[in-house]
Amino acid sequence: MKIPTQTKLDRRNFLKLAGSALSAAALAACASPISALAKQNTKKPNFIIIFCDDLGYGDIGCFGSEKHRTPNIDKMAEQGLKLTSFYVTSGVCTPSRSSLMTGCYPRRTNMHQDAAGLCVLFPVAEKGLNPNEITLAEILKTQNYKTACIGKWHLGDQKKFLPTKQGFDFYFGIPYSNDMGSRQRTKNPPLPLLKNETVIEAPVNQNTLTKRYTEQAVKFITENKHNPFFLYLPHTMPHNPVHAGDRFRDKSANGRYGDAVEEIDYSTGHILKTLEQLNIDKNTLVIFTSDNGAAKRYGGSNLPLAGFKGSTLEGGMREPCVVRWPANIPAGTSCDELTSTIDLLPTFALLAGAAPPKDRIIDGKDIRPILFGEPDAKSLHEAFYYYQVDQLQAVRSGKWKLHLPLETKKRNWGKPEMNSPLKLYDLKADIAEKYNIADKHPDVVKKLLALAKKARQDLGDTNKKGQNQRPAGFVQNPVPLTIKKN
Ligand SMILES: [Ca+2]
Repeated sequence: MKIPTQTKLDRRNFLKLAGSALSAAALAACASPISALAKQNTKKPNFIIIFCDDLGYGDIGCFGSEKHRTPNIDKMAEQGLKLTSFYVTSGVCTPSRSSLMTGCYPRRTNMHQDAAGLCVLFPVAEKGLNPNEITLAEILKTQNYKTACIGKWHLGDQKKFLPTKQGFDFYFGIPYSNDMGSRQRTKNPPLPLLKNETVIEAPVNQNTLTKRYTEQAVKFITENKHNPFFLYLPHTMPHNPVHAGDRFRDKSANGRYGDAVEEIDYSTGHILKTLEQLNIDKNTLVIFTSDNGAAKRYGGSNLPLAGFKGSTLEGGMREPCVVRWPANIPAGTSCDELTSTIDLLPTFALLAGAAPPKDRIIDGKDIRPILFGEPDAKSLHEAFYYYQVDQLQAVRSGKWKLHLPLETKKRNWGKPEMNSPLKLYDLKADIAEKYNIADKHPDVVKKLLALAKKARQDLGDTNKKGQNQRPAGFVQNPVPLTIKKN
């Protein structure tokens, strides 16, 4: 295959270019002197992303939960790496998930709000993730990966936006949140369960969802044990209304929420055991994390962080994160460098021997040195930006986090907060954002305000467009996802 000397890949060309020639060119192009890369097993790794819905920072044992029994995830941490400053790009579902799929901030792809300006997509949405975006699944497909999305999608419920149109060979799950069925809002269709593009059950029996996702995941892994695969497993739980299967219901010390978390732990253990039995666990990178922090009600915990889901406090956007890959990640390690879901696309692309897209801005960074436990591996993010809906509210650089002064601080729901003052926190010393030390560090404040200005120009802020945003996808006459009667 001939590789263009000037690597300008539009989406169509990108998807056409597959195979080892591209891999070699891509790796040469990014030739960073990372010694651990030499150690990487030359075989393409499998990737599994277990992505909980609304699981909080303090909801699993290895991140401090004393309520929930999560022995499998804790063991996964003992055998791998804990990322303790791992961020999602939004405190709510849709924008957060758009970043995982594209490696970009939500405003970059215009997925920070729905067509009406609400914080997530709702059923029968005219908007969705633009099919012109290059998803992580599409990149991995150029390297002959088999791909599956099993769980909650929430990046568009119209046919052209479904996972099967965004790089996934197989889809099994619900298209949006589990509180968006007809039981919650009568105008909505009954909550559908899809297999590929067909509704197979509505309303779906939510008690069985985690179990059925796990069975589908195990089946997909088993069928693909001889070839590289990417399994994206965005659980529906423990998002409200919280459900758990028969074996887990009323068994935890924390009500239905704890039951759901313990079932997810069991599911994770079952998946890890399957990898071991198939003798592919050493070369499979498994990452366990969540799409945003725990909500204020329903029993979740973000401790020791402040704030909840839907907030730009740490509790809304910093997630528990465990990564296990015995072939390359040292066991029992932990790293507090700033990392994010946006980093997974470029990192996994490079690990698979592909190049991240070159024809567009990708906000994520290569975190291979951090994963490999390189001494002194550092975050490559000059800054991390905390947006709420369309508004830039905070900036982090190194250990410093600045909450911007805002006359009207937006919330995802409810009335805005008025006259929110400038606040500076040292997150290393003050993880709970309690002590505003802006007065003592005017130089730091100045630096962070300059970074905020840069983001406002690049990505935009409230009604002001950024210079480098890309359009979302739209359809004209969206239709509900319902069971088709013959
Ligand atoms: Ca969520």
